[in-house]
Amino acid sequence: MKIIGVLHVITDTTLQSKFTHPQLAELAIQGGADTIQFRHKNGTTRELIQIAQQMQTVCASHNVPLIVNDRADIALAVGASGTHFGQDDMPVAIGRKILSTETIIGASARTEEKILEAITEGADYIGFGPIYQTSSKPDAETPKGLERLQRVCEIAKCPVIAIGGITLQTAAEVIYAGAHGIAVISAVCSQPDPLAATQDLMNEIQNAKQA
Ligand code: TZP
Ligand code: MG
Repeated sequence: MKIIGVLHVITDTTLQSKFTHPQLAELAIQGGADTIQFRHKNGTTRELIQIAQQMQTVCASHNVPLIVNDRADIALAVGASGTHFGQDDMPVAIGRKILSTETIIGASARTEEKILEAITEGADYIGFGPIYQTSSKPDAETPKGLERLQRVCEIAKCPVIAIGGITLQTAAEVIYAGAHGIAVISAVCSQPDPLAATQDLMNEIQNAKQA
């Protein structure tokens, strides 16, 4: 069964250089992250496969799904649990053809039309953002805010994972707006203690879901 996690920690080695991708995956999992996303915008395919393989070893040993951003081929190559496609990546319908039915496919979509299209094509969850201002993605659009998030959560008949500038201070309001979960980079990777930061975020999410 495909279970979509509520705290997706996206590992990053451009905002910080203290930890590697697999180290961040390990720390985030120790802190309770229930999904790890490998996102690395440069490097050769061979380099990406090598890192993704290490990430998959870490994730599989803890039974936590690994999602590879952008690249279905790399997800397939290392036996990852899923991939995440943006609007410039492989269309969800094609990803669905080449990946097994058990593979999680996430899709970033901005408009109502694109959201419904991604779901029809077989996306298992929708990534929506940036909710707030973020400096982690240079080409991020202007922040969409909580009201738009709420509308998207109403129309998407699948889990919505909110992303972009989400912090410990804002995680709860994002969940209250209807998001199934959140995806973060800096709120974990740029913190002095990524394990503790993950723990705090997970507590915040769980408390918000119970409220
Ligand atoms: N997609 C939309 S915003 C974003 C991505 C990858 C960056 C998220 O990073 P942060 O540090 O959690 O704002
Ligand atoms: Mg992408």
